[in-house]
Amino acid sequence: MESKLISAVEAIDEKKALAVLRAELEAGKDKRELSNQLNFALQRVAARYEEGEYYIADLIMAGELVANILKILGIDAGSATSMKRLGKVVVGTVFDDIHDVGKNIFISMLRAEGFEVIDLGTDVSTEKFIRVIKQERPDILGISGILTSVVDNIKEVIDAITNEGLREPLKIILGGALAGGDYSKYVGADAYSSDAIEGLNICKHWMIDE
Ligand code: B12
Repeated sequence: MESKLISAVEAIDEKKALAVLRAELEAGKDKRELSNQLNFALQRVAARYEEGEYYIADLIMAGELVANILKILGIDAGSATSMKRLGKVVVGTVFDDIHDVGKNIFISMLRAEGFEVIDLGTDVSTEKFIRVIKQERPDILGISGILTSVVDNIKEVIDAITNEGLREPLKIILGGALAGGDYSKYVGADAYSSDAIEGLNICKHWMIDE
């Protein structure tokens, strides 16, 4: 996939990225298509980091740039959906995992679409998940896990939620670069996505259609 927006975000060129974005929006380009391109650009930024070309600061800057663009896309999408409160979502990266670039993108997208989001940060313990779910009674819990080694940690969190009697009517969505969809059944979640946009659509479907 190639586009001016992808190139500008990949180069972490904010000025250019915002100019391209403005032009694309004026030309009537679909908001979803643009968000899709952002995802793709971020994967490229991550690849450059792995190749030693970018530093962690670059990743963070790219994450912030994408969050800014998403905010603009949210505003431009119009008032109705962004003003209406769609539902409450608690999101955190599970314990032993400190990756948060992807989680933060998912959160920005949720907020831009009108969800209320409580961000628990990274390395979140089972106890903290339970405490906040009891306090906040969210509609949806989003758990991020990037390392393949944290699958059983996620299972521990969801088992504890079930044992505390908090599993229903809570919807649980997992995300991150974990081993694929199959494990979502194993840990007892309702859905899994390795793509923040798809994850957002699943959450919207739960709140609007069910
Ligand atoms: C940046 C990075 C780091 C940074 C993290 C900084 C930060 N603040 O996040 C630092 C340097 C700290 C780091 C540390 C480590 N890392 Co690291 N890291 C990466 C790297 C290069 C990029 C990750 C990233 O940000 N990707 C970009 C985002 C946009 O993608 P994403 O996270 O997948 O998120 C998307 C989706 O998954 C989804 N999403 C994410 N969360 C959620 C949640 C929900 C609910 C939903 C619906 C969707 C969703 O939305 C996003 C957009 O679509 C990856 C390699 C790579 N190319 O991905 C390795 C990688 C993830 N790291 C890896 C490893 C091994 C480690 C370390 C163990 C290294 C070490 N030996 O110390 C430590 C672990 C520390 C820990 N305890 O967590 C491995 C994991 C291997 C594995 N299979 O488990 C990878 C794959 C590198 C590799 N090829 O080996 N890392």
